[in-house]
Amino acid sequence: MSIIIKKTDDIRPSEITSKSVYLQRREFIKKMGLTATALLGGAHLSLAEAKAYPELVKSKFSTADKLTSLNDVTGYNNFYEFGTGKYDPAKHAKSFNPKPWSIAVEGEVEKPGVFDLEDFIKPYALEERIYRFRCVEGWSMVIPWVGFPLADMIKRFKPTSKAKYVEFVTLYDKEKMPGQAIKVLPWPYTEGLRMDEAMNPLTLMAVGLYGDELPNQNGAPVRLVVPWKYGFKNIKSIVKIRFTETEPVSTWHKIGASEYGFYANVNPQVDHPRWSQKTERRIGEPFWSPKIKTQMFNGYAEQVAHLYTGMDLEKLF
Ligand SMILES: Nc1nc2c(c(=O)[nH]1)N[C@H]1C(S)=C(S)[C@@H](COP(=O)(O)O)O[C@H]1N2
Ligand SMILES: [Mo]
Repeated sequence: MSIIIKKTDDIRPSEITSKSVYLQRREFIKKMGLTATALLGGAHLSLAEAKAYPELVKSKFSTADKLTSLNDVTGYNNFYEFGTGKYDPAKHAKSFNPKPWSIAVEGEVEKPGVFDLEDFIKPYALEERIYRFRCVEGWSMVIPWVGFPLADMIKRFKPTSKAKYVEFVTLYDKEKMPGQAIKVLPWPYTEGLRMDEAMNPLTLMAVGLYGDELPNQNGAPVRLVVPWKYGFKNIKSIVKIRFTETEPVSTWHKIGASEYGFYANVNPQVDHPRWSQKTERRIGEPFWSPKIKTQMFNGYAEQVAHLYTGMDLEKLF
């Protein structure tokens, strides 16, 4: 097997991995007694291509749409814990340290507990899933997530027959998340899914993107990805998963029930009270390119439409 080493200058941002992984590699090279020159001079060892998750199963649920660049995925998004501007998370989440991390599982389950992230995700085979992502504000992206189906995790904790919903809670720590010093949202950020939505094979617990660990600004170390729903359902930096009998109240619903429904399914036929949801702008495409037509359930109708048969999606938006 031939492995190629690149100079630091040649490493594109898309290849830059988290600092800890980088340092581990440095350590490895040192242990091997190799100098950078020796490596560059012909030894064949890939620094650049070795990512945190080198061997991923490619999911059959992936879209063939063109990927949004790593730069855009990590440089433009919402994460109010680090500021309300779309360029804020990239700037202000830099020093956030998501390790160590633990997750509490509680409520209507037979096997509640508090788990280290490592133990929490160890049992699962990680996959790469390229999903379309649609923010309620009208922009969209295509992101190669790394994760595992939430359903696999739910089965392990054995919800009781009373468990009808799953609630998720983000870390609440003003020291680590400076945006929480300001009451723009009722902290901590919470979200929820109905049990059948949570169990749908498309619902992902993500621990990475672009083959690497989850960047801080995208919700390190673990977040939810529900590709047929608007962006705000995709809660980041999760510390608690609670199984409940009643519908959880999500953060955006709490501050604007008429604008942000519990379901928040992508639906071009139901406008947001203040703007249309019929079209979207793909981030990274030139500003003059025509907007794209938003698809029902963000294009995932085949997999999820059956979850909502008989429901009035204008009322239950
Ligand atoms: N904890 C938390 N999760 C959050 C948010 C937030 O402010 N806090 N913003 C949501 C919104 S509105 C969007 S559009 C997505 C954007 O992030 P992404 O591009 O990394 O998915 O995160 C969602 N999850
Ligand atoms: Mo959003």
